[in-house]
Amino acid sequence: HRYVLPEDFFFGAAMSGPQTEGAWCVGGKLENLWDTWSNEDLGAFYNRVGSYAGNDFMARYREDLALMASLGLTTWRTSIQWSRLLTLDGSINPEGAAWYHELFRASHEAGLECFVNLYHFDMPTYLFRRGGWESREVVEAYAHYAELAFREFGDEVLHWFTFNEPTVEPEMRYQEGVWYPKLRDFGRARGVQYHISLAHSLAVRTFRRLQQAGEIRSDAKIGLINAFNPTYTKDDPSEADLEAVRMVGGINNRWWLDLVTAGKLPADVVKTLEDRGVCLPTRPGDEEILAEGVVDWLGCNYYQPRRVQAPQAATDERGHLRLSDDYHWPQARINKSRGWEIYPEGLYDFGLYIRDNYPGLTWFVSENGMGVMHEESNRDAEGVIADSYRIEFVRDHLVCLARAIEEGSPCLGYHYWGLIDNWSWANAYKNRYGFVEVDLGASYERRPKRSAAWLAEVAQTHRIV
Ligand code: BGP
Repeated sequence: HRYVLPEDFFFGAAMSGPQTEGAWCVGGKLENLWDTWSNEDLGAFYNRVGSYAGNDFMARYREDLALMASLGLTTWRTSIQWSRLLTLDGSINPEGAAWYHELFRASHEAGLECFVNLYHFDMPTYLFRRGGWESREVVEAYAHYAELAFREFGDEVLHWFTFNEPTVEPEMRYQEGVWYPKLRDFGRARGVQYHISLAHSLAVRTFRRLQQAGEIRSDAKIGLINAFNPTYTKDDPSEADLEAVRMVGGINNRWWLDLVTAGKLPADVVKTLEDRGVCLPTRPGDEEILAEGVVDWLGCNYYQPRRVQAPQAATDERGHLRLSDDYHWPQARINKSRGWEIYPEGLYDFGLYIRDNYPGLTWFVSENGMGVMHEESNRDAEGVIADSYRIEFVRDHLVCLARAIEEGSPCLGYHYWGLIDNWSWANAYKNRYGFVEVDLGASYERRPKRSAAWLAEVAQTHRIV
């Protein structure tokens, strides 16, 4: 069976402002938490590479856009950095705005549609100092930022997104103690998740009003991007294992799916949290705000599934609620560089899950990719990185996606994460995702890897070769 993707299916690439732009403190850009963490503790980053330079995109965007177009891609995503677009007093920073106008114009000229996301884990530090996502003031500040962005770029941008992976920041920053400031508090993380839900909904409300008033293109759409992790347990599960699936899948997946399709949070998840002592920071009037959070379509980032089982104990060593333990599936294939499971079938399962449980909701794969360490040792005789594993990874995922589409899942496109190697959070430049290499030793020069020609063929023919 040869798989072919629909003719109007789009192929593109995903990236984010904080991971690519660089120029971290020029042009009126304020510090965000990545810059602050880099300044305070560079040792926290792989090879001590901080957030400062991204992948030099602000200097090389024309080259990168031309590269994307030459591969046959038609769309791409980046994010506006809140810390670049606004000043300390919450007004537009003219230099920041000029850069994004220039970027969107160049994208248009290159024949590429730019998907614009408003927030990619990049809390401005001065707002973090005022409470970050734990503060209503910051929720309001985000709504204000979104409004200014819509007004500024409303006649240029066709595809808007409010957030990227809104469960990941609460988890990494507030729950698992991984990202600065490394907090470990399950309840605080859920409060943050709740406030982000409000911020999302306020932005969607403003989007609709401005669109009605003619200040945003009438054909523009708004969506949310989440990391949807199909959640599995053992083959022969106990009631308690299934309960772990309900709550873990409930917090990561259903929370956002219900919000963006029905304008409310899953009642069973909220109730279980309350029963177990985790109360969300609700206020009267919030339900009306959440009701406005319904979007036009959805971005789904997919890297790996979650495999869970009932937790050994109901609370962890700090007395916090524990919903699950990881379940180590004996057949799992692991990408050893990243430690993540490779399970393309998860994308098929997710596609059918959307089809069956959220009818009418269209979606696209907004990130999928494979990060590999020490790729520079995989060079062929001509010195080009020979990354057949990346071809295999993407092919396997596209085949599963094509099957889901054939069976009626309304998936409209695919964005690969990190077309061009970029800086990533604490991993910095350890795991490389690109179809195109970035040579840090040669001032960020770009060099296509072997996989780039393969991607171009698939993007142009829609045949999965
Ligand atoms: C997603 C993020 C991206 C990107 C990707 C790869 O969660 O949206 O920003 O970084 O994961 O993850 P990592 O870079 O940590 O390997």
